[in-house]
Amino acid sequence: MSDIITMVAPVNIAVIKYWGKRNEELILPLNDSVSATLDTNVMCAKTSVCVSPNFLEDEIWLNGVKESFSNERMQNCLREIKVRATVEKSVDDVFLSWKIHVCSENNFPTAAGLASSAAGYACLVSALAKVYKIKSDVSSIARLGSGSACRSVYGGFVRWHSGVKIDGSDSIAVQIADKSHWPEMHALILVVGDTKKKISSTKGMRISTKTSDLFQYRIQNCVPKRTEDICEAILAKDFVKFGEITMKDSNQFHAICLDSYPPITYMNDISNKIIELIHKYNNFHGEIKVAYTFDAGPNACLYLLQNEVPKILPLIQHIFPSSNPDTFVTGLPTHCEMI
Ligand code: 2P0
Repeated sequence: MSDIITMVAPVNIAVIKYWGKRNEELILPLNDSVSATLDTNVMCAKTSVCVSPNFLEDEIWLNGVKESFSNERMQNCLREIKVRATVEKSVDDVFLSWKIHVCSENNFPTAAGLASSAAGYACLVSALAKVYKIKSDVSSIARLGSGSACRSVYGGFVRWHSGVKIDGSDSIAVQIADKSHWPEMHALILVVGDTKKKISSTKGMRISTKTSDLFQYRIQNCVPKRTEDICEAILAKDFVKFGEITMKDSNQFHAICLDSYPPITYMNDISNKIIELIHKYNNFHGEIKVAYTFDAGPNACLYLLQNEVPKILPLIQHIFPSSNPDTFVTGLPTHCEMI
């Protein structure tokens, strides 16, 4: 039996959103995306992996519930890890033939637009890579589990290049800046709802790609410049520019969801109230101090500098006095690490 390898992997929250695929099977995106990786102390996936000649089949437990390992995406990840291990000759053939047991859990709501699949697949693939002693970049393998997972393989600020090659070999995540680059940057997660989303990201993307006119406009005319600009803003630590692009891209992503047919709604009234509050707050201060972004769910991620956290947090708790939304603050850092 192998050692039991346990890894934790972080959530990443995109500031330039990935929405739409050029190849569904290989999970190749139509546009580049950019994200920040959050601190694993607050939100993470934890996965333990073990292989043994005594195991009769590949098995997986997700949040304590046994799930099928026949899931195509998991199979693709495991197959590619074994291909890579064969190419790198990192383990012998007998080891490769042993079955695997996986145990994975998240410490935050699953499938409520909080990037749980990103952390989950990044963690699974990183743990498998450790077990099979793979040395090369595994972001392209994490991508086969869930597109956004490739960004969670790295810490700090990360860009996922859509790539142009048909086989997807250039569709990889690259770190723009590591966690030490902009230590003042913080994320505040406002949990508005923790129920499973009605339309999965995979399905939502499919509908938008086929039906939204705005979608084509975004891909061609907006994302390329925004991506370059936000990378520059990150490197220059220009929060005002970073915040403006982040909010505009979130708004455009949700506009595309509404422009899809039938329309897709991920945000709710509380999400919209949060947007209103942040604009009022920024207007009051005469410049952008806080930026919001929403993924495929109602929960908000606020990006802000550390000195702003004690100012906005009481305001949020005052305006939303119940536990809705729940809030938690996280610094940026970390990438997959072994525990
Ligand atoms: C993102 N989202 O960039 C965007 C913003 C949701 C909204 O990546 O089909 O779960 O597994 O590749 O990775 C969610 O998409 O979708 C996502 P698949 P995934 O974070």
